[in-house]
Amino acid sequence: MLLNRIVTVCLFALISLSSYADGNVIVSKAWVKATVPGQPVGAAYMRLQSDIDTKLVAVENDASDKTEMHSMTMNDGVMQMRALENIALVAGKQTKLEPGGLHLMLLSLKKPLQVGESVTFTLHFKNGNGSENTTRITVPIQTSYTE
Ligand SMILES: [Cu+2]
Repeated sequence: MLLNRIVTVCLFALISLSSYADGNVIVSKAWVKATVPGQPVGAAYMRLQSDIDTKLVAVENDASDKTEMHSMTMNDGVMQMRALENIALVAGKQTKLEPGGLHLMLLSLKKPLQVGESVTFTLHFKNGNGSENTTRITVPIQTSYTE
């Protein structure tokens, strides 16, 4: 009985250990904002969480030629967007990309972003321990975020 329990505990520790240090990034609540006709750029939002310190260093998508990481801040009553070199993720902490804040900017759209369609993103991460990760996600196009 006791031995059984020890084995179970060890197994559990092994499982949680192996799922811990792999540097996988969990992407949740991702959506791309639908564009209006003639709009040349789009924006994508999501939540990112990693089990180790990492940085989002590059992004590609299949709906536009270029993807930039942007921040949005209010300066003297004017909203300003700034291109970022990377977005740092702290281990175990969720980073929100949301309207009015951090976002992915889709530059030079190949076609309008229409509700019901989706955009595939490739996210490149450079981890604090020197390793690299790539995550590919397919994200729905919506007019706003819905649970
Ligand atoms: Cu932007």
